[in-house]
Amino acid sequence: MRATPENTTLMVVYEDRPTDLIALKLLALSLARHCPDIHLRVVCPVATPDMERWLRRQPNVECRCGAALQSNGYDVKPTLLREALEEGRDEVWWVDSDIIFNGDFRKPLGQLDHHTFVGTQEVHWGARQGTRFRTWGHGYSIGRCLPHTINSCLLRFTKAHLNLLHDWEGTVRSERYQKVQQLPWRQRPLYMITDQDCLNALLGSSKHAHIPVHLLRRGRDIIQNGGPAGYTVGERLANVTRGGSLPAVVHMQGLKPWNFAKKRPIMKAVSYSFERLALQLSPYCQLAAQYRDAMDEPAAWFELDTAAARWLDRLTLGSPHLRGLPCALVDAAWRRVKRLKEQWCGESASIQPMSMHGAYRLESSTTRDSDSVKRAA
Ligand SMILES: [Mn+2]
Repeated sequence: MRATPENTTLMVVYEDRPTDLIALKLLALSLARHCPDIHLRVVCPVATPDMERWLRRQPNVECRCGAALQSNGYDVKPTLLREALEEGRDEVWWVDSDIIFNGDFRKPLGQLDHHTFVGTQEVHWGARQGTRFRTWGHGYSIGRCLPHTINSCLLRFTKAHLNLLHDWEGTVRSERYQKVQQLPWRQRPLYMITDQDCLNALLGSSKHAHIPVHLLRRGRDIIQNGGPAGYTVGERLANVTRGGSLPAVVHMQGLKPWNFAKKRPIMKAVSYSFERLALQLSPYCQLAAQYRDAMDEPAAWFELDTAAARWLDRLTLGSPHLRGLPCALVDAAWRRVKRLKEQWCGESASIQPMSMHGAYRLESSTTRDSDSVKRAA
């Protein structure tokens, strides 16, 4: 049956980094296997002719290569989603290109009503979890405080959320946001590091507090694979106890395995070996290996080509939860040490984007000193 707005669910993905095109293949292939009713719109202004040909061969993909867009980078989300809804659909999903599916992610959501917004819980290590600081930072009146920061890797919007989309689009196109984006990301204020923080701010505001929010649970429904400890030790052990396979969604945040070799010259030998081992043993690479024959290009980055990786894989009988566990333990311990050091040295010495204001201070920030932030918390 020919895909039309009436008989399919639409999911939109955008990629403008020439080095990351392979992620689109894994996304499209895994979506076709696990959610065959979903139609994937790939917006990719940098697609090579080979890539475009491959995309056009996929029955579940609609290719919009060479598209001229007003926004760029991750800020395109609200614009592309609004346009998709204005075409006549009632519902549209956003997906990050660095996601691979391992099941139908909609199962834990049950029957969704028209008003429910869907997102995912942020990685465990995300700075200052929740919407409160973000809503406050933007100067909106606080309508509710969601305890988890919403990670925008997978989002559902319906026509009931057009006002929210409109406000999000306005925020990421504002002069203030664009000015902040010129800074290195570590220097940006917490509430404007990316478009995701702006969305969190809006959903916590009085204006949008009536929207029901359903988040895919980290560890059970989605793995936020940001470093080996992104899939936390606790989540790994809980999933072993449940005896199941990996959750339906795996999000490869941060360092990408296909780009890793290029990072070598600036990395020290020990950290290089550790990062390489952790990436090879990651859930994302384990799932990616299933599609090696369908990618139509050589890709060896998911192969276990070191003795340590093969040894850990054998020792854990290839368990996707356990084979990366030693790396997760080391990574978690290292992150805890860094956090403690930051607490001792004070927030200003932090190298993580933990600061409310970063290097950019709002004109009105004099009234928003750190004491008032603590009171708001
Ligand atoms: Mn992502």
